[in-house]
This record gives sequence, C-alpha cells and structure tokens, in this order.
Amino acid sequence: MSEDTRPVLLLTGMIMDHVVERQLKERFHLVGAEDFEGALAAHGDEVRGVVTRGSRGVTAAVIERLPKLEIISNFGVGYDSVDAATAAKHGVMVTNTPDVLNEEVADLALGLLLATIREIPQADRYVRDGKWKAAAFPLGATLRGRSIGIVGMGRIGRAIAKRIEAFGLPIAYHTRGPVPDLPYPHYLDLVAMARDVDTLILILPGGPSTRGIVNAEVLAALGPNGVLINVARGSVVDEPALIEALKARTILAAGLDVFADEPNVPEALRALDNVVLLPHVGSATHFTRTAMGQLVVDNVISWFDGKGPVTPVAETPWPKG
Ligand code: A2R
Repeated sequence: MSEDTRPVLLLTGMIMDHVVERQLKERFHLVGAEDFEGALAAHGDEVRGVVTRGSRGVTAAVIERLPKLEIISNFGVGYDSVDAATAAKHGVMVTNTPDVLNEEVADLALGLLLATIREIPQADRYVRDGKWKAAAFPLGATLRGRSIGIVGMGRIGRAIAKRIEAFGLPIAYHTRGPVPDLPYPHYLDLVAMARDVDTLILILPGGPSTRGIVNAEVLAALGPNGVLINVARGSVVDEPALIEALKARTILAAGLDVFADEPNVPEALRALDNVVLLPHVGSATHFTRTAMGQLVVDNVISWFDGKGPVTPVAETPWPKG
C-alpha cells in the first residue's frame, strides 16, 4: 500500500459544505472535523494547514502544538478568534475571506436598521398574535431626519455607507485614521461622534483593540433617540451597559446580529421589546457562504501549489515585508 503523501489539514469543526469538503478531500488528508482535540493529539506534529470557522479559536497554545504548520485559512472576514500575531511570529500564514461578503453584510445591516427602527419583527408578532383586530399597531420611530455614524469604514463600512446615501441620510464615521477619498466627516473620538449622530452602525473588527469600545459613555452620548446596530462582533459592545441603557430607555433601541458569548444571548436582552436579535446571519446565504468557502479552498490550494496565499491578513503580508 502506498503511503498517503497529501498534506495534513486540521479542521477546527465541521466543514462548511460538500463542495468545499470535496475539493479539500481531493488534495489533503483531513483530520479533526469531529474530534479536534483527538486529532491535535494524534496528528499535531504532521499538520501543515488549519481550516477554521471562528467558533473554535486557533490560539497561541494550538499554534505552538503544530511545529509543521504553514497556513491557517479562516472562513470569514473577521479573524479575531485566530491569534494572528502568534502565527506571524512563527512564520505561519493567516488568510481570511474579505470582499466576497461585503454586499451581503451591508444588505443585512440595512435590513436590521429598518427592522429595528420601524419595529418590523414586533409588527409581525402583532399580526400573528391576532392583536390587529383589537387596535392598530402603535405609531413608532422613524428613519427620517436621522444621522448615521458608522464605526469602521473599511470594505463593508463603505458598502453600508452607499446604501445609507440612497436613503438620503447624512453619514459620519469613526476609525483610527481618516479615509483619504471619503466625503463624510471623520471623528477620531467615538464619544464625540455619538453625541453628534443618533444612530450608530458598528462594522469594525473584534479583538483586544476594539473590546468594549461602545461603552456606557458612548451610549449616554448617543442619547434617548439613539439606535445601535451591531453587525461587527459582540465583543466591541459592553453588553451589560447596553442592556442597562435599553432597560432604562436612555437609548431608544438596538438591532444586534452578534453577541458577546454566541450562541448564548442573555435573558435580560431577550426579554426587552426594544431590540431586534438575529443569530449572526450577516453573511449567511447560500450564495455568499459558497463564495467564502471557495476562497478558503483557493487559499490553501494556492499555498500548497507554491503560489502564496490569495487573501493574506494584515499581520502576515505577502510577499513578505
Ligand atoms: O482604524 P482604521 O483606520 O484601521 O479603520 C478600520 C476600522 N478599525 C477601527 N476603528 C476604530 N477603532 C479601532 N480600534 C479599529 N480597528 C479597525 O475598521 C477600518 O475602517 C475598519 C475595518 O475594515 P476592513 O479591514 O476593510 O474590514 P471589513 O472587511 O469591512 O470587515 C469588518 C468587520 C470584520 O472584521 C468582522 O468583524 C465583521 O466586519 O464582520
């Protein structure tokens, strides 16, 4: 029997779909999908690539147990669950799936914004519960006259801004540095921006540098007509502070696609009627998830063909700096 010479790929969970699985299986010896810890113990010293989905992190401890590791291919544009700094230190390439999900996540952000302000899920429940027969649905808040602050103005932030423009609303944004060719006012200070707008849309990376940046002070600055939309990462919001603000109505409402400890959503949040809660579905369509899966495959195949990565992350530039 001939020996299997295919590179060993460690999966941190079940593979995304059968197309991805078939393509990877042709080229690689796949381990770990059903028993990550077991595969790590049995194959750790021969693993050359990791494919991850983000729900299980690729920590420094995992990277250090994989001496032959060359590449970590992350399914998703956000790679905060991968310790990219440690990977870089060990000469390990990290890739993500940017751009192919920009429009999808931007669509969802606008849908969530409208759903939150116009209380679309609440109105749907009203009809289903048979309440319409007794009385018309109460008048509610409006998108008209609002000004929007976008936190993070990268690939997806810009796609959101384009859509907000079509709604005829003024835009400001907060990032660590202004984007040169953008006409919108830039704020270095998030609290100052929150004071000047009444709606915040979060679309920036998670991780230590953004942890809890939307805190009680930002929410207080947003004010009683304030609406918070989060399609970024749960970690960027101080969740207990948000629950307090929503309960006390010191902000008006929130639309959340992401949470601090997914899939666990605090009961205190689920009990509120001024929130719209989604199960992290920003990019979750057949069309876009297929494109993301293909990019995961393309990155590892290109790498093991000796052609370098397709979409390396900032911490592991290619060609090497
Ligand atoms: O700060 P800058 O100039 O690097 O701008 C980036 C901004 N950003 C931040 N803004 C404020 N405080 C920070 N500590 C901070 N760190 C980064 O977020 C940039 O405008 C934006 C990220 O843009 P991209 O890298 O193009 O990301 P993309 O594809 O738009 O996705 C954003 C995030 C993902 O990382 C996932 O967490 C989520 O959307 O799905």
